[in-house]
Amino acid sequence: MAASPAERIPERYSRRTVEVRDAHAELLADFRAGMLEPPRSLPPKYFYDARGSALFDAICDTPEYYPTRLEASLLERNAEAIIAAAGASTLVELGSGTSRKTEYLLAPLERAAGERAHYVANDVCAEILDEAGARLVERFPQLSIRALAGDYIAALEALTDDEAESGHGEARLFTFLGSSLGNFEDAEAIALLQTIRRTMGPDDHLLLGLDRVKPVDVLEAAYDDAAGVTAAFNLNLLSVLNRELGADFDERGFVHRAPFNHQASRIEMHLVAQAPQQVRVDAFDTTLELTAGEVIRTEISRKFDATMIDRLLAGSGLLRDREWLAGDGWYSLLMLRPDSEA
Ligand code: SAH
Ligand code: AVI
Repeated sequence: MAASPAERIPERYSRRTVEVRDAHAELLADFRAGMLEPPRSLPPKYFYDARGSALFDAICDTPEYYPTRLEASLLERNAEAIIAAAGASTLVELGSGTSRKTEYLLAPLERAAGERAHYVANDVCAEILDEAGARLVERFPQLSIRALAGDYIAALEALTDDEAESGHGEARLFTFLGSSLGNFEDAEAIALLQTIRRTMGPDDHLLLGLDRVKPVDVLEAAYDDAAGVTAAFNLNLLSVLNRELGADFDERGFVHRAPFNHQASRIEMHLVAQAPQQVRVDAFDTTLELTAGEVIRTEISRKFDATMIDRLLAGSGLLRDREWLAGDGWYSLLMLRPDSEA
């Protein structure tokens, strides 16, 4: 049997699972809360099995999905200054995915810190962590990498525990890129920022990428690309549910839609039942009855304006050191630090 990427690179890469509660129990609770009755919805973290992660990576390469390219251009131009300002030897990333854009930061981090350069990568998808880890140890010969497979909150808790064991070390740069914070409602987003804030030491920084509001045709095309990659990503959720819950969702019975909700300033990803459907779910010993046209909301992706960003920061205990904007104000990269008064 071929060795997995993680087995081939034991020295500078390690991965462990972190959880607040068992991942399957969490899916059961989220499905119970959101899927048994209409209006139906699920949190977006269940998209990311190995296939979902590969599909997200393919979305980033579609001509319509501008956020990755805009954020990459901001990182490429400002990475040196960001690492110098952070004065950090450790980079902690939430929802790291392939870590492709992170490479812009890891290069100056390694140049500045040499063998002290350390990358803590967190993602719910263990496969994508191992794949990225294998690539990064090859590319960065002095970097050590610790992967935390699990939810953002579990990773932040694990970091707090590790910190308590080892005492406060050098300054760290936390990153939360790709506008992943936009996948949370306001109250949840503020709570997550507060948890990050509590995990940070006084000299740590947070680099936060946020997508901005822009013309609706650009937004809707980004979430419904012509090649159908985003549609496949959305529909893949049904195969995750079939596998994990013993369900029998039929992908052919649903279509992908991604309308912009102006009032809430967010794209909503929907799976819309094309006809009445009966869906067996063994894990709940039940059959869901979906009507024709019924929507399962699978994701929100908020598009921020200046007021929304100010409100987020005001509630989070974080202060803005700097903000870089891409193009016509289409994407924001914010350098934040803990408010010592908060
Ligand atoms: N940061 C990368 C990837 C963004 S895609 C970029 O900017 O391109 C979102 C990533 O976060 C995926 O890799 C997904 O597996 C991970 N993810 C989604 N929800 C998560 C959660 N609740 N906790 C930890 N990781 C999560
Ligand atoms: C990860 N997250 C920020 C992406 C987004 O844009 O909301 C996920 C995505 N969904 C569809 N396309 C991309």
